[in-house]
Amino acid sequence: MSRISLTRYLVEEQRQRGSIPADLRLLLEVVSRACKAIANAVNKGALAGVLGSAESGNIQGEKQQKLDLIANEVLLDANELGGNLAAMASEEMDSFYEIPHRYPMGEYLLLFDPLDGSSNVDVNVSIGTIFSVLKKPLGSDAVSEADFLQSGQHQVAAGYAVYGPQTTLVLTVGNGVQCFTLDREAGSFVLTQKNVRIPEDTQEFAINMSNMRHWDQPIKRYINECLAGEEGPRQKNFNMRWVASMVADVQRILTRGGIFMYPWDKRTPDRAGKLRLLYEANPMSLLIEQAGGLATTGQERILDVVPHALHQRISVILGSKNEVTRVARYYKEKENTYATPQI
Ligand code: AHM
Ligand code: MG
Repeated sequence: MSRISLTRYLVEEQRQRGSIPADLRLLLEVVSRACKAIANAVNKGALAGVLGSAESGNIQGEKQQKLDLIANEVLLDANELGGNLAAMASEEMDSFYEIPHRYPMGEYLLLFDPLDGSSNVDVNVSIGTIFSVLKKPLGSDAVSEADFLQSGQHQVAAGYAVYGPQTTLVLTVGNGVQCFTLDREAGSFVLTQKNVRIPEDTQEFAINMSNMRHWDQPIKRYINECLAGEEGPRQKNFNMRWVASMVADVQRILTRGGIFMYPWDKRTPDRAGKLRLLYEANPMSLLIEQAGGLATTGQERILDVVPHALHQRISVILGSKNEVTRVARYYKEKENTYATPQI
């Protein structure tokens, strides 16, 4: 059987299964080309002078890396002239970017975290690009922030690229999750894993343990039970992994199961979490659910959350079904529930 490239996969999705229209196929092709360009920049690293921090910070007060800005520009440049988009929004930009009038305007909205895990850039640990595609609601021609504020269940496609030992692109257009690996010599993404499924049980968790003293009771309970191992209530030992790049942690969970948590914590009690709903939590939650896993804030399904701001943050707990269900149960069982902060 000949190799299936991303292009061929998308053409078949469009023509044989009718699961995506032609303009969405073209849009995803362009996004994948941008990811290849970002992979090249990441790969060159110090040789191209792209490591280190930029002078700027983003709207969320986080220091930007040079590669954050490069990846953001690559995605904007590649996608603005294709004619398939009405606007783009990025974790690294204060407000959304409307397609300039000199280019044709399409009906989709593209949202992205151009370089997730960028604190890992200089230490040569896997990083990635996360993206989400929405349809612009019908109505006026002009784009407004409100157009982006759709719950994650409305995403028509979502995915991420990981720039690691291999460059992989993981994609869903709503009928399962496919994993492609970049063949650098051929210059194309090749389908290497079809219909990825996450094991329902796991003995591996991912959380930044240094925040333990700040967590809420259900998370403390869950992790303490994992740490108690065979002698504890779970009667089995658990392993821990934390890459500090969500793309890499999610890749591991899609490959062998696990649970990933970046919950609300008391360090910044008025903030719902660290991760961004529109650029990180929603696309990852769609992928996880499409692969048979679950994604929750602890109190509600992430894909049901109706956003109220572009850069909104959220508590994230996702991965193997039975473990995520257990954490959600611990939240329910907690005596004094609190209202989830909304920013
Ligand atoms: P970023 O988008 O600014 O890189 O931040 C998101 C990243 C995630 O990839 C990762 O899971 C998390 O931040 C790590 O945070 P911490 O350093 O607090 O463990
Ligand atoms: Mg990120």
